[in-house]
Amino acid sequence: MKFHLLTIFPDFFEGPFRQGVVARAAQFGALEINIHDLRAWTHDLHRTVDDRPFGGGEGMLLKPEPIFEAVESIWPVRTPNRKVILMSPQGRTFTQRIARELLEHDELLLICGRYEGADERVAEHLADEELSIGDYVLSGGELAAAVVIDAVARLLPGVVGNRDSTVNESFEEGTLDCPQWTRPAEFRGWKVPEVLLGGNHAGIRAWRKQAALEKTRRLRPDLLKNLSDFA
Ligand code: 9D3
Repeated sequence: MKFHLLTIFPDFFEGPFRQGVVARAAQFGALEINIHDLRAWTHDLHRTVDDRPFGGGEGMLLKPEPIFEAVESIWPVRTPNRKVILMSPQGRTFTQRIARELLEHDELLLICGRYEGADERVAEHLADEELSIGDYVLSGGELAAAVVIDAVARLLPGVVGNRDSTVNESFEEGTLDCPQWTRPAEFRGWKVPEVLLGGNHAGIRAWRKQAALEKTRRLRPDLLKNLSDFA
């Protein structure tokens, strides 16, 4: 799978993508990440990417021309397996389900907003959709784009090693993960549940299912309301 990022801070991605799952997946050849500096598509001396909003208001907006030129030069032809996503607080909220949906595309191009956002014509006439990662205010779309790429990348075949699959994951099951423990079996007087120390696999399975449900009811009752969504 190929990812493109369009940003005014190309260096931002050095950190998140040089380590961990995404870096390993890239070495492995399972994914390719291309980072494009939006300023490469400006034509003035100051490499201007922003301008003031019509009608007045706080701050600056990303101007449309460099963004349109960038996308049209990265993808001279748009096909259904190529999706342009504008990272923006106005977008649909990113979920595990959307991560799976995005996996169906061969290439994704994520536009990272900055300042107060982008000229609305980018959302209306260039992007296939707008995605947010949640209801809080970030200083730009870069961190959000890194989140989306991480979540999609780890679903690629062969990327998450050392576990049978990512198909039955928390969130998709409709509950949180069950609580887990490792050694020592007793730490500062706190004991690991007895059933987990033995070899009764059916008993362990049933215990875990119940524990996951109880923890979800306590911490994330909203997930249980949506259980039917996952059926
Ligand atoms: C919602 C706040 N906006 C009106 C006051 C101004 C504004 C603040 C920060 C507009 C854009 C931004 C930059 N944020 C993103 O580009 C962004 C984002 C986010 O802030 N939260 C969750 N997901 C995302 S995806 C891109």
